[in-house]
Amino acid sequence: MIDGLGDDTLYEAWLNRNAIREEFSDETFAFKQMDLNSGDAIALRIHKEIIEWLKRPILDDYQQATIIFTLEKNGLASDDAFRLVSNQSSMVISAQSQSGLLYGFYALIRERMLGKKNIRMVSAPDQTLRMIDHWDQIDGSIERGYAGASIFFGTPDHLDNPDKGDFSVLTVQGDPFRHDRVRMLQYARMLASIGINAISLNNVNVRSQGTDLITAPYLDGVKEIADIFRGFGIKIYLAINWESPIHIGHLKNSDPLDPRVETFWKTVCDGIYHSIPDFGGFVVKADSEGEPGPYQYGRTHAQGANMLARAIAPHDGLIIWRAFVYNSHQDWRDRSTDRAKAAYENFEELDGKFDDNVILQIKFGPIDFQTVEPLQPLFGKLTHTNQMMEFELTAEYLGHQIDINYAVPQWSKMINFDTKHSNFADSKAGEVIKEGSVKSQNSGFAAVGNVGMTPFWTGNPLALANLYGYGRLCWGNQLDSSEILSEWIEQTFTETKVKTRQTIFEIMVESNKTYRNYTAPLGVGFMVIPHYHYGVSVNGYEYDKWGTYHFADRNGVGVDRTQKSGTGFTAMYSPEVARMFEGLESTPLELTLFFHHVRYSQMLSNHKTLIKTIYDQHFAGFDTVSKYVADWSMLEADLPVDLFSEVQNRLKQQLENALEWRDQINTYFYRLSGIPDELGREIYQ
Ligand code: GCW
Repeated sequence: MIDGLGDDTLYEAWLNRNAIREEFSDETFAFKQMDLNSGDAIALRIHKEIIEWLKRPILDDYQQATIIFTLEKNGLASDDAFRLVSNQSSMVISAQSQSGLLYGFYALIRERMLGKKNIRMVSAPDQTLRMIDHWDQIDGSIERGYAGASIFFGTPDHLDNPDKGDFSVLTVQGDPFRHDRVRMLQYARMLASIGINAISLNNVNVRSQGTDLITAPYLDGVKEIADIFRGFGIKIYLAINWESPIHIGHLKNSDPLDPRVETFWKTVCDGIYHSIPDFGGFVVKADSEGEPGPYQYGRTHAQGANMLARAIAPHDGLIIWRAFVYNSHQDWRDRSTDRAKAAYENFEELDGKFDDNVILQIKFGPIDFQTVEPLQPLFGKLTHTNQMMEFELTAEYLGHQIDINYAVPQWSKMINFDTKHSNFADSKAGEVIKEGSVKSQNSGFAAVGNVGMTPFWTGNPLALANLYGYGRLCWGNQLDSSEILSEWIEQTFTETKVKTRQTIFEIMVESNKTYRNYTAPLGVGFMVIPHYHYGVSVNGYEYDKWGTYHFADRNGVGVDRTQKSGTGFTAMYSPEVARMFEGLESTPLELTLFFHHVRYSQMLSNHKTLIKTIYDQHFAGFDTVSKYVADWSMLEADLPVDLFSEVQNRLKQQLENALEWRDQINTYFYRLSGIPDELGREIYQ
């Protein structure tokens, strides 16, 4: 039972055990020149995966086996890299470390399940740190969670306090850990199969007893999780509360330059590493959205991060310091302030000042995971700072895992955006974060997780494609998002007709664009219901302190971020990119209103006026969702009943959502501009 082989009710996502067992039913495995008794957790795990999960034998004589693992110096670029070579009688998986063998093993499964023959491949990950950050809270709730309760914390499967945008945490009496080993094991397997090698367990807004996770007795629960994930090559991290020295250590302050504070953190680290010797490190949200931080004491973020870095360095731990720092008390009257500039203004001058075990974790865009954003300009500007790019799998602004939204194309675009900073061998964003890091192994990607206790892990079963796709993108930055989607569909819907899989593909492949079409237009962002972030509210944030405005008036809409006449944000990019965003014609259409305040009658690069573009996109977005509903209904006979209806129920909500967005946005702009739709489509007065 420990290995979770007993629970047949747990959804296996893209790792369909029965189909995989059938595919491998003729195989036998062996390990060449490997000591399985070395106690290495990953070697043991591979062993168990073969015997208990695949139900295949491991032979003593490797020459008799059909699949052979070999650990050898093979000149590959990283410890995680592997080589798969087949000859007539056998397939050899070789790597220079156990983790490489593990990834080779899952890659072989994937390739075989995709029907590939004559498999030969050499593969190394593009990013070293491939991380998921959970925003799970100690009572089982999840900030921005749309898939039920936490798989790590809490007792009941349902939530007493689901996320409505307020994130209250209930006090927990006794042990807060869920101890669902079966589920954790399956999650760890899913993550390892896509190459994820780090997870942080708890919300970066560390509230209530969450602060105490770094101490006994809570560490026992963290250790249990670490023991499960270790075999899958996944290290555990915890988010910390900057004020822990006050809350836990009973000190008067948390000033990073106070020696007592430093001693406090050293003691905490010693305690953690005593129970979890390979603990990954801390994730820190400081001076952000009301969280405490070094600014309170007049210290810089480098001083704050480095103090923690020194405490954890003797244990080889990392400090992952978030760059999501901005003034959340802005005044809409002051048109010169610009939240998009915040991360750059706070961190650009600290380049080169962080210790080499500190990593700056930076959201991909300058604001906050909107449907469209340009790349955060710090990427390529920082040249002496370890960096991670942060994504959000949980669909906070992308439809709450109700609306179908395959977001991998958007992330792929960010990773492959060319920063045009000439001092890099390769100036694409995914590359500059490695080259710009002091230690390239201390760089990578992180993404906020999207799973919970719901039957299909992610609420909407189709949202699992984002988890799968994120892992695959971390590994191969250039992988094509449509191919990733096909891979996921092929492995997930193994028992369906080709036509069914095609329909699912067609619904999902452009679903990110569809969502963008019916929500806030052309990069303007944030027309959502405040705090909750699902559903339309055109002016919900317009006069708010959070600094996310669209400035619509009777002539036009959008935020002027040019140097010529606006906030000057464009100047933060390399000269070539700055020039591109400075000009209305050269700005990519989808980002038009992110960078420019544009008249409704202005002709855009698509040869339509702004107002027509807004109307067209909103009608098109809704129409596409209507088509999704019709297309999905055709799949009923070919899909498991529960999976079919989980999606169908959400599609109904998505249709209502899209309708509301379409009509409120169109009416809002019609009322302001007074310009009717040329095509005479129905826009409510
Ligand atoms: O997108 C915003 C969310 C907050 C979140 C914050 C962050 C954890 O609305 O809920 O807080 O980002 O990234 O820290």
